[in-house]
Amino acid sequence: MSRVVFSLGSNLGDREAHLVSAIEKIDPEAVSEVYETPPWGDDEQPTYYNIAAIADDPDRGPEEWLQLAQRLETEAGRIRDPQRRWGPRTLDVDLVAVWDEAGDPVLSEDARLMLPHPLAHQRAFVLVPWHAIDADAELPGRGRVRELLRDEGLAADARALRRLHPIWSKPS
Ligand code: PH2
Ligand code: MG
Ligand code: MG
Repeated sequence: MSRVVFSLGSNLGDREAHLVSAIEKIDPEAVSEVYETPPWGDDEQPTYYNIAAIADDPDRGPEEWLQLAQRLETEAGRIRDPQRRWGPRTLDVDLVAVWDEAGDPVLSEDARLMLPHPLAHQRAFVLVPWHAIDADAELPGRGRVRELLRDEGLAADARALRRLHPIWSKPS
């Protein structure tokens, strides 16, 4: 078993359609509602639609999850602008954290894939949707997401998110 928490975001084109088609290819266990979120890190761009998704797959590890994330971005027509690290995008799929078959968090300092995501603990648009689908969520090395969200700055950012509606329901 390898478990992953993804953060997905879109702020170009049909934001919801980009998220929906990515989710279909992830085969997730849980997906948050969509949140409309103010742009973080670079103000000169449209608001984002963000979701969190949790997936489990015995045949996939961090490298396979990363490949899936990159394939989804490519299929959404993502074009990278090397001048704008936090600029607008059709689809961004980030690995927030990965756990191995023993349930231990995978830690990586590899610049291609840092795990856990080095900025996740600062981002309400990652933590709020994740907490909504896993009330006991724990960000490895940082603690319970619930506790992180008590931080004043994060709590203020969390209030600026607008929860919209579900885009997925668990297959029965
Ligand atoms: N992604 C970024 C930069 N800024 N802001 C919000 N609200 N949501 C994002 O997903 C996001 C962002 C680059 O990864
Ligand atoms: Mg990102
Ligand atoms: Mg990314």
